[in-house]
Amino acid sequence: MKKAVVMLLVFALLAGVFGLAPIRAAGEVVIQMTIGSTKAYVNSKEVILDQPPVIENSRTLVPFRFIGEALGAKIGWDPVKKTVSYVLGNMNIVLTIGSTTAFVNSVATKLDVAPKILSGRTVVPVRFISETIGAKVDWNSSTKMVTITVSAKVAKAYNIVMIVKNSGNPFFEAAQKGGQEAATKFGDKLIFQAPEAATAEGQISIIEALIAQKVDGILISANDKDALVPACKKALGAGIKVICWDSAIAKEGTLLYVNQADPEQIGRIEVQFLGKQLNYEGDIAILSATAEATNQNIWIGWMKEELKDPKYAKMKLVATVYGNDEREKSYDEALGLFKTYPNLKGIISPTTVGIAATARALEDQKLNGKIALTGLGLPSEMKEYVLDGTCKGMFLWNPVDLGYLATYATHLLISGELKGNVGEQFTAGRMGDRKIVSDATFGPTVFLGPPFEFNKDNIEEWAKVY
Ligand code: RAM
Repeated sequence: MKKAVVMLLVFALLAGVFGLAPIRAAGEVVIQMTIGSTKAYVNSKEVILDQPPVIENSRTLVPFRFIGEALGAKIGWDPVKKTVSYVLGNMNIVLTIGSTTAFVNSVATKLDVAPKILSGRTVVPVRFISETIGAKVDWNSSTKMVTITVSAKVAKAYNIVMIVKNSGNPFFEAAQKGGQEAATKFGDKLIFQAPEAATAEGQISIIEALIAQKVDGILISANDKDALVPACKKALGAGIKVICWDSAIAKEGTLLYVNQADPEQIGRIEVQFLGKQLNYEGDIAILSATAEATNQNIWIGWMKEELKDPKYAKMKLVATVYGNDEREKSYDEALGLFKTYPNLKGIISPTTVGIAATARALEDQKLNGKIALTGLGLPSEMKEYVLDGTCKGMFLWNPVDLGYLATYATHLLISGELKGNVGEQFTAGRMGDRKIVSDATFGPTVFLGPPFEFNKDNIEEWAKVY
């Protein structure tokens, strides 16, 4: 036994010193090549290259066919367009001879060095191709050796499902756009699912079906903090990575919460904005999403905290009503408020569906100017109401970025690159470096960033974005 361990250590040492075939884990592929040498190794099997690897602009270029086959990709070559392509799982990489623009699943990406033809052989940047498919690249500057390690998992494209509160909400369509962008980057498949109405039951039956389908990951904007916990726990037990975003589930049912912004700040700024506009006087009401929506309920909790400040002594919250994130119900609830509270001076609607419906109701009833409106709105839906003064200002974050960040984190949890532990740091593609922090109710949490204020000065610009 001891002897075997010593022999293994000696072999490992020799392999390291003399560049012999490295020891690899089951399912792993290890590719080694040396600058200027035609001898390469794929899992310790010697392969003779028709063109040795070269260095250009500090990047190693290798024969395009060799690296594709070694990585297990399907290779394509178009002599007319002068392109080479690699297909692996859902990942499709296309490079053009002489061009520093490559396409990864149709998304343009910059290369440090362009593929080129050397003595009649096409060579391509090895690090770019390897890292794009998720392989690890090591460079030994003294031996001039490149080692690529492809883990057994790498070639797999994941099935990720984004579950939102309900269908027909442009906020979630914007988030889906960002989610798709992140999924495309990894070659994952993102499926978008929404119950007809914003209920926990609708989301539970979607989750049950996804457990049966054995998807890899679920990211959910929850219609209820607690009611979804058992279904999410069952999904976690089945090996599915479950995270929540936008509207959270209690920490027992999720690995991570991707939170848009500090809920205290979101709640307080809406009251502060309205208070200033009303000179801190008059009856006000809240028109929310559903009565169970986790996110809106937390924000409303902070609105009530803010209202405790003595400066709001003459401002009274007379009602909180729920439009269920449905356009018509929200509109009707707004009309109900106008009728029941004839002295109403202001409305806060912390939902993009609610605020747009309220703005429409105010204009239809010619109450704009008499009842002030703020809350959380999509610039694209609120542009006309902000420009004509029905809503002097409102807040939101970037839903495209939120969908991107949440989908990105889901991928990393599935691949195992992220564990979901408090204190862990990771790079979320174009969203940069993120850190997992702790939240008493929702557990490990990642924040998108602070909310923005939209008003007549910037609404047109942002309405084009989301
Ligand atoms: C609606 C939804 C969503 C919320 C936004 C502000 O679109 O209720 O969950 O984050 O408003």
